[in-house]
Amino acid sequence: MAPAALIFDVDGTLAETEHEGHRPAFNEAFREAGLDWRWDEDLYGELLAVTGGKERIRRYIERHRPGFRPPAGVSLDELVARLHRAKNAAFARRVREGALGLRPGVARLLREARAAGVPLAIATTTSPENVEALLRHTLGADAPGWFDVVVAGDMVSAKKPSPEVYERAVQALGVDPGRCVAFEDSAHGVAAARGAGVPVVVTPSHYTRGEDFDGAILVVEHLGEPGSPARVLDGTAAARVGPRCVVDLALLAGLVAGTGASAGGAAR
Ligand code: XBP
Ligand code: MG
Repeated sequence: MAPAALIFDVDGTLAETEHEGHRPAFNEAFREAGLDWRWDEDLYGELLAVTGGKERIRRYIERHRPGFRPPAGVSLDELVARLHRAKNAAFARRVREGALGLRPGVARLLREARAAGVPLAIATTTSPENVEALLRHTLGADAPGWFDVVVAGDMVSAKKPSPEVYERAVQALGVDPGRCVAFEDSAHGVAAARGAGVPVVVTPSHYTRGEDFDGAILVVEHLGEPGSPARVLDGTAAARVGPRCVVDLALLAGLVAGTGASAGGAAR
């Protein structure tokens, strides 16, 4: 039986948005604001421990700019909100310019699910406008409408690793969480999905390789394409799936049924 729904994380999972999108966009926003802050690869890797762009800017100020005071008449909240808006505008520009492509297998699996009538959802920490921009420019103007449910950014009271974003998505879909599959790239994401009882497939990304994805049913380098299957790295079902696979609905049906794989998705 097909999964009840597929629920996708956005950053790092649909595309390498942190590396190629958010980090340079944060730096652009700081430059535009006349700040000499610059987040390099290592620093951004450290700051990713905090989910949420506004939360990340605050953490940076606390840890790395302890003496910083906003300009007269501007509160810290306002400054952070302004910088975050400018960052999202820079992110959207980068997406429009084609700086970000979807990771292998993402478009294929989304299209397969749509054709089979399997509901799709988004469960992300990023802002709704970033999701919309990415989907439109990578999949087409109608792509945001492919998703029955989108839970994003500040729609929850606690961001990942809190399970709230997945709990909200599953509730809005009206499905059994254990029959859905979540797609994530980070340990925070795995914790969030598992906390809500949703089995997780992990495709590690630029910043999350090397994290501990304990509890994931499958850890695979990417979702794979026919003729170019992905390497299986880990996961409770890894042994049953085999060394390489294409993550398709047949494979996912086997995973949620607890059989690991079925002919359609097994190594080929
Ligand atoms: C990604 C995040 C986000 C983005 C930036 O989480 O942690 O904070 O880096 O997004 P996920 P905003 O992979 O769960 O989507 O600046 O819009 O908050
Ligand atoms: Mg992610």
